Amino acid sequence: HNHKSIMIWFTGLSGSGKSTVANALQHKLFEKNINAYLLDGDNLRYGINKDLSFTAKDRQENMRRTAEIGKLFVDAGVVVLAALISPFEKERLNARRLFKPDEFIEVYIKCSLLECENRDPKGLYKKARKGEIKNFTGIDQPYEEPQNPEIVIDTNELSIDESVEILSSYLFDKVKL
Ligand code: GGZ
Repeated sequence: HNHKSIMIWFTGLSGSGKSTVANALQHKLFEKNINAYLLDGDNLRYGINKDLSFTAKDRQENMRRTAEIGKLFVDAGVVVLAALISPFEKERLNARRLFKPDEFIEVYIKCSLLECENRDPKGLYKKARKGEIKNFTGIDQPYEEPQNPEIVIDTNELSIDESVEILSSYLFDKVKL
């Protein structure tokens, strides 16, 4: 293959735009003939991770498995995009440690809780506020902001197109993907 294989790890609140930005980036990579594969937390929970709940312990396991699966894909020469809330700094660092230093790009999709709650695309925040969903990130479970992400994308301010443009410039100019 004629491109690097790396893990691009998206983290951020529910509704911040992780999946949307990761999806759009994946298409942009396809256009450049880059073999990219998206591991979406929400989707993995229908299959390999269907035994996992949203307790802190199960989220840790969710992150661990996703990182290990991503590692296999990177070994196979793929550019992996992982889009999980991944709320805990410790497990994000553990994920990072599986990869070579230049193989792991942490992308913080930053968006205020207020804005995510206003978007509420699936009505989950509303349910969490009413107590119908427990352990909801940002409501009754913490989201630990990344301390040293490679890149921060502020979706309060940026459109999806702008976000993807900034990310792909970073990947092509800095990472030399
Ligand atoms: C957070 C939840 C919850 C709770 C269901 N807390 O925005 P979505 O809806 O489409 O994606 C979210 C997804 C979170 O799964 P992850 O695997 O990404 O989370 S983690 O990395 O923390 O393990 C959300 C939905 O599942 N969802 N219940 N309680 N998000």
